[in-house]
Amino acid sequence: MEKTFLMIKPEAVENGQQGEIIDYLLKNRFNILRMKQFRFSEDSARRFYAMHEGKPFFEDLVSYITSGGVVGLEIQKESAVTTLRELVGATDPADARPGTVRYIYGTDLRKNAVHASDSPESAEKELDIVFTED
Ligand code: 3AN
Repeated sequence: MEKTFLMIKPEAVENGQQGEIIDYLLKNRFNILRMKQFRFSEDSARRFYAMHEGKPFFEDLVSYITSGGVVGLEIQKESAVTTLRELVGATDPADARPGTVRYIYGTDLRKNAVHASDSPESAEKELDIVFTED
């Protein structure tokens, strides 16, 4: 069984949509291994999004992700990374397929409800940042 990382972003947490998104994961037969609600420090947000450093939207991304609480989940399923990416949908909610998390809960390219790791290696790195932070 493969592990991956899902993060519920600040606007979805502010809107009280954590429960619905977690329920969606459970209905799609993911097992939850670890879960926590927390707020990123600027330093860990920069490490978390290090692959986007230097891009025009990087500073905006860091200030957004540190703007409020997020929920991080370590979840498990066969082919968890690709299955979750399919269920999450396109980065821009405007392009996401109906039924996907970002179609249902996303607002725009920045406020796109959730983050899902793009590979097992990214998942390991992101889980490490989020769950060894306390
Ligand atoms: P995904 O989250 O679908 O893997 P990435 O890794 O390309 O997408 O982007 C990470 C985050 O950066 C996105 N969730 C989004 O919030 C933000 N982002 C990506 N591209 C842009 C952009 N062109 N303008 C503003 N924000 C962006």
